[in-house]
Amino acid sequence: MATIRKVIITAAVTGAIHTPSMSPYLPSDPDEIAEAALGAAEAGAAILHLHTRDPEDGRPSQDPEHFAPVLEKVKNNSDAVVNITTGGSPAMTVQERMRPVMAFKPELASLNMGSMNFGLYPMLDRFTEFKHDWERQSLENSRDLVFKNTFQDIETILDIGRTNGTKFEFECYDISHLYNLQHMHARGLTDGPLFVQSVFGILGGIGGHPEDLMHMRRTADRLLGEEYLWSILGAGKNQMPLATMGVQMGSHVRVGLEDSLWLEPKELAKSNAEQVAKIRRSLEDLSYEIATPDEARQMLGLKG
Ligand code: KMH
Ligand code: ZN
Repeated sequence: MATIRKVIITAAVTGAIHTPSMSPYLPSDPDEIAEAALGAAEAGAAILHLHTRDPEDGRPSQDPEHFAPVLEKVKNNSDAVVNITTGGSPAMTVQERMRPVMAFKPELASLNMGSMNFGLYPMLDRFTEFKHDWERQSLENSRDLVFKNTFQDIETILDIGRTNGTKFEFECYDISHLYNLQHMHARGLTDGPLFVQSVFGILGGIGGHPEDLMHMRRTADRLLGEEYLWSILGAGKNQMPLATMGVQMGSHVRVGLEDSLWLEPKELAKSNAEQVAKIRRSLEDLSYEIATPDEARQMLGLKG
């Protein structure tokens, strides 16, 4: 069968949603995060979406001092595209969340396209034992948490990107976020091609039903036309099913322990690389090719 097209795999290595007590495989200190990122790149991820944690207790951290050793090791040992979070943890201020992108001027960074509820507390039904108080507290606190991404916040981060040559992974958790992106683009605040990461299955955003995916796709097509590259992020159990469905509708894919701790239902992923290898196998079975980092740079128009 002829090759159809190249698919960009992003690995989101540790994030800020899951906590160390939920899985012994969640990378926590800088060395673990760097090793996990390099393993994911080796397995086929062209883009590494990076957060860091405080090595003391695994708490999410946007301190550039925690990013520096991760970035140094990743850049010295791989040519993968580094994508630094500006989402940090939904509980942090926007100023805190922007610190590493301002410090390191990466070629790619995440940008969350609207304010929303961000309900993590249902995880308290599944996870009951926590090593650190902050872990339970962060889930509890999400009952009364707004993940703040006002128009002003978005414009501030876009401005940093324009100054530093950083392009964005636009994280869209709902239909309204696509409208927000269209609005920014129409005002000339973003450059194409737009890399739209549509996020499914976060409580507070759109769900993980195939109809949700279809609706996001149709709306993005209508609003953004030829101007965008589409990628799929399914949270938790949605990860692999939505990625394989999306790719057949033209998307790129994101996996990684930030988004799901699982390889199969009831089987924890032992590494980010395992998830990358799994989606890669599925894609190659369907005769898709995996994009290299340089191919991803070219497709996304990154500075390199
Ligand atoms: N944890 C994801 C659902 C960010 O880093 O900007 C969202 C995320 C946010 O990746
Ligand atoms: Zn993230």
